[in-house]
Amino acid sequence: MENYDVILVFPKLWEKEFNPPNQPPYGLLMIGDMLLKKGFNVFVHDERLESLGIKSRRELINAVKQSSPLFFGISSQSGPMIENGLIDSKFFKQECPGVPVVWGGVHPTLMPEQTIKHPLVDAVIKGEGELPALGLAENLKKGNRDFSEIDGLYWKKPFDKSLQGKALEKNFSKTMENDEQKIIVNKPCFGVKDLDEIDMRWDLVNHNDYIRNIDGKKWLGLITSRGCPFRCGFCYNISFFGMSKFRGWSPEKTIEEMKKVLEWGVNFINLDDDYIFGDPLRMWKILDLKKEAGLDFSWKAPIRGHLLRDKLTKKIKDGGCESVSIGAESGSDKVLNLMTKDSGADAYYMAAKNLKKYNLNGHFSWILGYPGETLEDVYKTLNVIKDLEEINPNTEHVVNIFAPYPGTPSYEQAIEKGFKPPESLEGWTDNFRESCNELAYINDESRKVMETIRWARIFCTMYKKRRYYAGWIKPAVYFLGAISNIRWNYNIYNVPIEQQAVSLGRKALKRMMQNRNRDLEE
Ligand code: B12
Ligand code: SF4
Repeated sequence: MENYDVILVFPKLWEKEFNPPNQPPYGLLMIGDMLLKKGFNVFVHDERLESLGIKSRRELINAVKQSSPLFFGISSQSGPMIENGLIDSKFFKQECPGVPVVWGGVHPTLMPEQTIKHPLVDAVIKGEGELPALGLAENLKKGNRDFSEIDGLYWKKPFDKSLQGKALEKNFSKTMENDEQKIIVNKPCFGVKDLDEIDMRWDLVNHNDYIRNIDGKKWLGLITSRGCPFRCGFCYNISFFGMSKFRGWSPEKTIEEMKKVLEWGVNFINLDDDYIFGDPLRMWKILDLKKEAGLDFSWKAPIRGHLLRDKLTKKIKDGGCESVSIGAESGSDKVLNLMTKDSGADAYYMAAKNLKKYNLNGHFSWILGYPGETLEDVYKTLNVIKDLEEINPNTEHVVNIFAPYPGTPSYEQAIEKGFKPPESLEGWTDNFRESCNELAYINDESRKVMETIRWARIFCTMYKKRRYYAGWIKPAVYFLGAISNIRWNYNIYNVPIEQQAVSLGRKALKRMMQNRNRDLEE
């Protein structure tokens, strides 16, 4: 029986996962590396695999029951991970009272005060987790529960003026388990300087759980860098890493980590970095080293449109790139300026042409509903999409509705315009990103148009890419896809048939599930 010092959990991202992930919980594998190197025994549980039947809850329960952990760690983005993480926190508190439950990840970093206020959370790590997690483990191992020397930490403690940290002014006692606790905010932590010191510890999970067969290739995700030098207003980067922070594994280390995954038969790497081209020279060198080492795999990665000039497009094609995703966001330069995107829509035309020239797939994603955007801007975006499809019919376009993620500059703009953010940690669970119902500044007419466009694009893509649907939904998708295509060609966005059909379908599915559960209970 193994005794784990630290138990880290990656909660489910949705109510139910439908597809096996090809991304491991990268953050936990990297924190795990730091802890393992210092002699701590670590258990990582990826809850996404539970609902797919790949892993069982029992494994986590056994690990908890057989260990005397120093702390439990929960990772979370904004969204349903929060609710699932709270369920885990409750379980840990019941099983091991007195063992700190520590939250980290994008959401706790962007909303640390609200997160630490939750009674099921004892500490929050703001920002990169390796050093604070190690600090916690080392302190707790020594039996020291004064965490004031651990940079990057928000924590609860009986108030003690001699502590170095700064007590928040507000009185949080109503939300605390114990009225005598206060919240201490330690100095910030700027993360491990040289990322080469951190390995991706695949041995903490079963790598086979993340390898997927797609189009005859063996896919796996990898992340080689952190941060981005740009400053898009809707992105978490500025708040998470501070302005213009980009750093990655050295090209040599990147190649070594790539070799590791190729040994498992992987021949397609999904580069999940925020922006692997954040240092274009580094990426160029990686591609040179890949060629020198004779590594034979294809890959995909996000790239900004303006970088897709002839020379670089050729370089990535020669370097095995199969497709790129471009966060194009808007066809209106006015909106791109509001987003501080630092490039204009003309770059997308160049990108579409060069992608066609070098036979690369391009996935463009667009945002509707940004604060300050008008219907005129929305139609500009649609026109640009149509132009790009004409230049390069192989480009794919996904239209999303703007979601004001906490801690981003556009979140503040949305609040100024009437968006009401959730008032509690749980409030961020709801999948508010799916629609513009929450965006108070959008009027009814625009809302209808935007939602209709969004669904029309989804069905146009499903219709075009027939592999996305099968079985009993085929006729429905075919029918709705045909409507969407007409809509798209003739700009008719005032009768939201697709959206209504989806909502009816969802209701029917929910009723079916309820009936099935009732039958099972009886
Ligand atoms: C891979 C990925 C996904 C994967 C799944 C997540 C995963 N990790 O497997 C998929 C594709 C499913 C996905 C989906 C979505 N994603 Co996503 N995704 C990412 C991506 C590219 C990488 C995440 C990652 O692993 N990073 C690398 C590791 C090293 O960083 P990390 O996880 O933050 O961990 C570090 C710290 O946060 C901390 N830490 C993390 N956990 C813990 C736990 C403890 C205990 C401690 C101590 C510390 C700690 O320490 C780690 C090491 O330093 C990020 C962008 C990015 N580069 O981070 C976006 C990102 C997380 N995604 C984002 C979004 C918006 C989405 C979607 C909404 C997209 C969509 N429109 O559908 C969905 C939402 C899913 C959901 N229901 O919640 C946003 C999140 C914004 C927010 N406020 O949460 C990000 C930041 C992208 C962005 N630029 O805005 N995503
Ligand atoms: S380029 Fe991408 S990663 Fe960089 S700030 Fe903009 S959205 Fe974020």
